[in-house]
Amino acid sequence: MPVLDSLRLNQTDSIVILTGAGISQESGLDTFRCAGGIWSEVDLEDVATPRGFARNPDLVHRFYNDRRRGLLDPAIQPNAAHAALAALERGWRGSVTLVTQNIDDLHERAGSADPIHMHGALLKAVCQRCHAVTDCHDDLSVHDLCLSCGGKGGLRPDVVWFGETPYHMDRIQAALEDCDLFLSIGTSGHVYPAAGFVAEAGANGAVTVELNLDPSEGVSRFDRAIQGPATALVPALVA
Ligand code: BV8
Repeated sequence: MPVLDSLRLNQTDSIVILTGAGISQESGLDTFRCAGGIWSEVDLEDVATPRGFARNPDLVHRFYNDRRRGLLDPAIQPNAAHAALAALERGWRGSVTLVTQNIDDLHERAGSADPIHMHGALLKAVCQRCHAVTDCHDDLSVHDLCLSCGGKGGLRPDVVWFGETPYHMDRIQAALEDCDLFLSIGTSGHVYPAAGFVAEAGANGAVTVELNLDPSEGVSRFDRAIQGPATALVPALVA
């Protein structure tokens, strides 16, 4: 029985979905905090904070250049979980708001219409001076300058680092306020404000469900938690 049926939702109910690195793991992208994850290889202070970028921009550019090249490897493709969410968006009569902490583009490539990238996007760069955002599929360096402001500003990855304000928070808060189902997929529930969304949705009366390989740090705040790989659980959700 698909999980959605068992939740006795109406087809016009509103759904908010939050995804994390776990939904892209079976596509071949590393997670952050699983064994051997990204943060076990490099100190987030050095590569995912404004201080780290100010201290050593070349190191930070190398970190994101490596991940960008990895994401652009043809072997990296959306998986059945990304596809199932895109199908849910197309088939559901109510609103579906997909919020992702991920900076990969696998939701878009699977067909999701408008994923909200609250932590930014690996395939975008932003000007440190005029904040113009451009596509970025090549390596970035301190020598890359912004064309929009006549080369006066340097480019950085369009990624939200620790201590920076996540993108699209107004849209996210509005969606959390009137959602009937909050679905969290493939996140450890470690990073805020994303980790606090389940409490906000629950306080607004939503049913909250976690689909994750292991119980997250916030598992006790969910009405239901189902463990397993995303490519098994998510398609079953919407079958
Ligand atoms: C903010 C960059 C204010 C992009 C990331 C002191 C000073 C300043 C801030 C703070 C502070 N103390 C706390 C904070 C808040 C801080 C924070 O949360 N820190 C943590 C360390 C405690 N947050 C911030 O600074 C944020 N900004 O608070 O501004 C504000 C707040 C509200 C409104 C306005 C202003 C900014 C946070 C963004 C930081 N940037 N990364 C990049 O390089 O990618 S966060 C980083 O962690 C990634 O972006 C990632 O998206 C995110 C969350 O990780 P997960 O996606 O959950 O991945 P993880 O590996 O942890 O877990 C994977 C899960 O998947 C596991 O549970 C695993 O079991 C599961 N899994 C694995 N395989 C599968 C699977 N599940 C299913 N199937 C599988 N196959």
